[in-house]
Amino acid sequence: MKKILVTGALGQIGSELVAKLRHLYGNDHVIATDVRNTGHEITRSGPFETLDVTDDKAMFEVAKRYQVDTMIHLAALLSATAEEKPLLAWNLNMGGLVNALEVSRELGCQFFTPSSIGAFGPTTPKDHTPQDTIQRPTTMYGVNKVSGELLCDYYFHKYGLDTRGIRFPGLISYATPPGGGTTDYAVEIYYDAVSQGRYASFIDKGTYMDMMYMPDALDAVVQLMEADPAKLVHRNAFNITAMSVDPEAIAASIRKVIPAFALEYQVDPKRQAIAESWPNFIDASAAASEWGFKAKYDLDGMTRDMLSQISSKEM
Ligand code: AKB
Repeated sequence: MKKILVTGALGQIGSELVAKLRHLYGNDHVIATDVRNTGHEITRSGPFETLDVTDDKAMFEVAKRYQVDTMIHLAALLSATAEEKPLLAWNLNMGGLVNALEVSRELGCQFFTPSSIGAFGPTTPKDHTPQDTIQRPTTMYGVNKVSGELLCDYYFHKYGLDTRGIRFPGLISYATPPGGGTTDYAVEIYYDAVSQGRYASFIDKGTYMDMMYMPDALDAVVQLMEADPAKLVHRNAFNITAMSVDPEAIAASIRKVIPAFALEYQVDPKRQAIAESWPNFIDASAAASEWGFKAKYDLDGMTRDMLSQISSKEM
C-alpha cells in the first residue's frame, strides 16, 4: 500500500485530493502537510504536519519519519498572486519544487506535481494547443510552470525518478475556494448565482479558457499515478481539459437552473491580460492515448452539481 505525503494539502486541490486518497489508500497512508493549520477536517482525519515547503530539512524529516514512498507536491502561488509578488513566487514555487524533488530522490519516491495551462503564452497556438508546442509564457507563474516541467523531466532522465504531472486547466469546485488564480471567476460565478442571483465577472466576455470539474481532476491524478510507466511517452505536464468556456457560456448554463441569473462585467485588466496570454482550448489526446484520460463532467453536468451542492451548503 502506498504511503503518500501531500504538500499544500489545505488548498483547493489538496483538501479534496487528500480526502480521496485517504478513502482509496487508508487514512494513515496519506500525510497531509500545509504551512498553516486551519483546523480543516483533513487535519483530523489522518496524519497532519505543519510544513513550509521552502524548509528542505523539515520536509526531509517529515517524509523520512513517515517513510513515504510517494510525494504529491501541490504547494504553490497561483497566477494572479504570483504576478503581484513575482520574487516570492519564484522562491516558493521553484524552491518548494526542487526541495520536494530532492527529498523524493533521496527517499526513492514516486513524484507528482501539477503544471497548468499557464505554462503556455501568447505565441503558443491558441486552439487545439498541442501537447508539445511553443512555451514562452509572459507571467511569473508560467515561467515557474515551464521551469518546473523541465526540472521534473530532468529528474526523470538524470536520476530515474518516477516523476509524473498534469497541466491543469481552471479547476471548479464547491468544497474549498481557490485563491489568487485567473480562472477563479468560474468558481465565484456559481457562489454569487446562488447567493445573489447575479455576478460581476473580472474576466471579459469572449475570453475562452479550459476548465474542469474537481472530481475529474482528482480522478486524473490517481489514474496517472497508477498508470503503467511503459505506456508513458510523456511523463510530466500532460494537457488535460473537460471544456472550453467564457463567462457567457457559464452564465447560459446557470440560466438553465436559475433563469433570472444576471451577468455583468467589471473586468480586471491584470487578470484579463493573463487570461488573454493563455490558450482557448488545449488538445488532451496524449493523456487520452497514454493513460486513458477522459473527463466525465461537461459544462451543464458541472453546473447542475455545483449549484445544488452550494445551495445545500448555504441552507
Ligand atoms: C490559475 O488561474 O492561476 C490556476 C491555473 C489555471 O493554473 N487556476
